[in-house]
Amino acid sequence: MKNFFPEVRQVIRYEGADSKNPLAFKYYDADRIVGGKTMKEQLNFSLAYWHTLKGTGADIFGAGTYKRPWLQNNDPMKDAEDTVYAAFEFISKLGIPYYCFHDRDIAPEGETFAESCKNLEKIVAIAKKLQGETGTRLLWGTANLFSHPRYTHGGGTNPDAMTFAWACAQVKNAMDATLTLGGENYLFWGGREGYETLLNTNYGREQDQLARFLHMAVDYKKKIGFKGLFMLEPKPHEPSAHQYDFDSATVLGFLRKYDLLDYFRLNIEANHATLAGHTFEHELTVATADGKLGSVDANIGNPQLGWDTDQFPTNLYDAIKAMMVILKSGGFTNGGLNFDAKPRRGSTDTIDLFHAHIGAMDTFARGLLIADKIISDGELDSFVKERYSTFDSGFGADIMKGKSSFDILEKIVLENGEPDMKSGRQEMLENLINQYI
Ligand code: XUL
Ligand code: CO
Repeated sequence: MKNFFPEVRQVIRYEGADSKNPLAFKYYDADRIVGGKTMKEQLNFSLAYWHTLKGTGADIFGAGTYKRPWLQNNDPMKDAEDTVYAAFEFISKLGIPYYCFHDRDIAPEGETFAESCKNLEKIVAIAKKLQGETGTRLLWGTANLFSHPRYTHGGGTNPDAMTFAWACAQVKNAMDATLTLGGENYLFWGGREGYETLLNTNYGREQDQLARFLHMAVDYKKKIGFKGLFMLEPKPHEPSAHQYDFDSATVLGFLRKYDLLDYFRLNIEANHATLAGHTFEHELTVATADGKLGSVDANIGNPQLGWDTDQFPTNLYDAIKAMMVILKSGGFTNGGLNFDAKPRRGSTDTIDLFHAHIGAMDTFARGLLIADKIISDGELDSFVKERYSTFDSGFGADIMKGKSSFDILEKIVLENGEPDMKSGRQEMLENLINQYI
């Protein structure tokens, strides 16, 4: 068998914070128990097939800069076979438990739809064998409904019924592949489900279509007995100027309106949160407030650039705050932390893939350790609890029990006058977080 990463001869190990070995974990100690589970189970790390294996380093101003040894056959199916072996070699050497893919990442589109399906089946069979040999699992599968020109005006929201049919047929096969591979989840990211101009767009019809598309997916899920979860991944724009799945709140409202809420959770991507003008922990919090956090695409953007730069997450503050939300919601059930991230264009070597993943895994491992300590010490939580305590008894409790009214509250105001001014102590709390680092 080919060896695509000869520079890494053994599995990456935990060596502790004092290690000077760049190819070792400083914080990610897979079997260490944190918050009642192993680090491996709390974090459920996952590799993103499209970036890690298929990324070329190309950007809108220039061609690819990486020369991946598994993409050199001048034959898309041979490349696909080499790539699946390279993926599992990488996964095994890194000790990462999960991976995610789009149908077209793992197998190329054929001349006809039938040929595309055959290509997919062939690679899925190899992936299944390699999953068995390595113990790797599929976090989620999805269909790429955005790269091929036929989806220029959308998949499920396309104004043309034939293109809509193609989107459904493609998702059907991607769901079959996910079922075959025992996927924990199936994902819908609305790649081109959005619009460029309202001059040619019927917004209401496209919303109704998207709901029909998702309802048919639910029907098919039931038909084939797929037990994994369905997820939607919010993003505000890019590639469309206006993406329908703008942010967590928008998606939850859409799901409620169309009676889809019971069937879906959210996959929150950090860089999408920042593009929507939110923080990562805001989007996670909105999802968990509805009990709808499914999984996470862990990456960061670049504040100077303002587009979806999909960088590996190295920001410890973000990781701590995200892990606090995730742990407080009870941790992942079917989800995990998927590195939807790519090395920079100038990070040209295959070894850079190891550095990138090791750094990201260590960032979240450290974030987990710190978040767990902050939560178990309880200082922050007790501050927040105290802040709302006037709603825990007296007329405050009556309000929330539905036992109050504007008349009653007006009487209370007339009798008691101005409320007390109470500091939110933001700086004190920020200092508290810093003390844990
Ligand atoms: C695009 C993005 C996708 C989804 C899967 O911004 O995040 O890769 O995660 O389709
Ligand atoms: Co993503």
